[in-house]
Amino acid sequence: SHPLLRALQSNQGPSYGIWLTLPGVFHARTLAQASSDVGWIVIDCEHGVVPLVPGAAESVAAIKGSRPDGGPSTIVRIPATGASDSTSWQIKYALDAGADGVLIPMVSTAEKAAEVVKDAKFPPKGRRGFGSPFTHGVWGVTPSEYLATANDSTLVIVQIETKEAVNNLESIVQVDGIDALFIGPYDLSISLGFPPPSPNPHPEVEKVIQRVLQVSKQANKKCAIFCASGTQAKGRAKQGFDMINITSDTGSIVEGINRHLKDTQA
Ligand code: 3PY
Repeated sequence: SHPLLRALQSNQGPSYGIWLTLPGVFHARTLAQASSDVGWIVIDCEHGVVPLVPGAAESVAAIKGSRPDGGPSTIVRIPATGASDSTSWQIKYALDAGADGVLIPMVSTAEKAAEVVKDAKFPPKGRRGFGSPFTHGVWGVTPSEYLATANDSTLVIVQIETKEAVNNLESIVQVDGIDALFIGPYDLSISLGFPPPSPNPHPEVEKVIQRVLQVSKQANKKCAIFCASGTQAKGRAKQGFDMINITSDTGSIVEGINRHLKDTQA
């Protein structure tokens, strides 16, 4: 088990997480030393500069080894979007790295959602292959324990961030094995023909966001969203989101420096 899985299963309020965009084991380890109230870290191999191979594996191992309690859950955002055939091997690589879950950008049809579930699960649920010499060690279990528990422990989270996904929402949400629908407000905005959030989304985009939340809840699926600040995240928590990003590594570094400079000059 891991913090994000426990939070999603307990239904007791949202789980807060952070976005890792920079490579390196010491960087990953530093983020993992934030408050234990941080439930998860997305290792962003899509828009971040963490290479999937071997960067995601190094970052996952660094986070998992960072604290006696195993640290926050590790979710790898793979670089390939739902429009690509490369999602299959990338999901395998991310999970073989010992990640607790995968985040797949731009999943816009129920067919693709069902495909990514198959890639993430061992038979009989799916078609994931078994054989990494490292995965079980990252989890601190034996290979057979990993095989027995991975299907129920690893999370498959798809990003709803295209007009096509919104049109197919009712069918995507029904796909068995999808644990959460993750709204990407920036891509969703531009796909719908609106400017990106600054800081809040355009009211028309906000309507769509609320619909995704509602449809997810009705289908008993978790709904997640990216926020760039604690203030935004607090608002999303009140609305009932289950999984909320609060900041990114780069954003927090720059904000922290600027705050200290401001204090110095005050
Ligand atoms: C988006 O908003 O498009 C995301 O994917 C999260 O940064």
